[in-house]
Amino acid sequence: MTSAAELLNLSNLKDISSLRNDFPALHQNVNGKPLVYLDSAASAQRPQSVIDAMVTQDEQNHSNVHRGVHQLSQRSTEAYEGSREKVRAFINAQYHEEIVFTRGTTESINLVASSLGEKILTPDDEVLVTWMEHHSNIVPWQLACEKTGAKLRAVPINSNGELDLNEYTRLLTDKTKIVAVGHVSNALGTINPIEHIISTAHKVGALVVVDGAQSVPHIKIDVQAMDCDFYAFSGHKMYGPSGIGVLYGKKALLNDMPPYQGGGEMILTVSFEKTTYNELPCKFEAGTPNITGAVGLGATVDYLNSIDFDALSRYEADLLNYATEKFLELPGSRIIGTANKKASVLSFMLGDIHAHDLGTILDQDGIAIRTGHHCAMPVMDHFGIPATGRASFALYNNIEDIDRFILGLKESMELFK
Ligand code: C6P
Repeated sequence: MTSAAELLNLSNLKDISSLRNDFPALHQNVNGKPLVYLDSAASAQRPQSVIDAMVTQDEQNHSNVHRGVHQLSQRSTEAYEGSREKVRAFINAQYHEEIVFTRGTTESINLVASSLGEKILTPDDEVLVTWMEHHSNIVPWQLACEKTGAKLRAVPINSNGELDLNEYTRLLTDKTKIVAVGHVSNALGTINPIEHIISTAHKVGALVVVDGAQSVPHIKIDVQAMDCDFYAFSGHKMYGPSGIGVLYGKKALLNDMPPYQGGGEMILTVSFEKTTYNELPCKFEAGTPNITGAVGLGATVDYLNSIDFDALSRYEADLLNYATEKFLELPGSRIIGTANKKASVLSFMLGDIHAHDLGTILDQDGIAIRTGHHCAMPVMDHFGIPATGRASFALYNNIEDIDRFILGLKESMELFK
């Protein structure tokens, strides 16, 4: 049996494990026990620096952006646009105009599906998604297809929860106008070969929309190197606030797309005869935005910039390996999602105990996991199961968290004997 010390590279552990202290929410008791938070794939906790940045914004700087000549409006605008620049640099986008603030991944994908989808799709066209997509990367495309008559196709997955790349190549034809694919699956943890997927799609002239909700907290993203056409992600999964997210899009594509919503800020001139639209990115940011959220997102990027992502990836891989090994020692254990390349997600079943029961019992021990279909019903259909338990690991988790989780599962098994 491998020991924790053998599995974890202790030099990495030292650096990364100190980060846990930055997250105030982790230092509390839940149901009388110290909290073990293993639900970061649903929403990650925030470091103090992000909370502080948002409090300062609200206490001292709050006003509307782009609209006032007074001090507070100028400060807010500077902070808001400063965050855009931080996000641009963080994902290595070429232009700040390519960073559109949205409510999150869901809104980012809806924006593309609605604006681009309805502009370019015809009844002869196809949109290609995959069987491992989150509903947020399926339903917006279904809606666009319903409106335009285009067809939705889905790339199948294998028994490990990996994309069938031969089928992908077969399904990709000159009818395919858009490929919409997750970088990392939230239900399985699979890391998709995103560069290969993008370059193959581009060969048939398809545009690629990447759902990056689960990748941004774990993998260093370079949108130019990846050459994706669009990349969508959420603040709250990368240790930032909820209600704020990003749509990256190539400037030329965003320029050609019609507005998604109408209102203030997205216009240049309005008359009853004709309205002209604002430049990027304002064209896609109708109405007063989530200013505090954007400022918090900028602080989140500052926080992530202070972390060595390579060390973080190794650390999280060590945690996942340790959890996998310990979990598989339990009788009746089954892991859903055994891809060769995985991010920090352990999706599982344990004997015939329902995932919801497991989640409820673990909660009594102060251990938070997610249970259910994880908004990925086609994944559940593929494996012929209704639900899984899901433990997801983040930079603040440690070996003790995993040991408590495994102990909690053992106690659950005893209860159901
Ligand atoms: N997944 C989970 O527990 P929003 O809600 O817009 O921030 O993100 C939606 C979304 C899109 N794509 C993927 C791959 C996701 O994982 C999510 C959110 C959460 O897995 C809540 S269902």
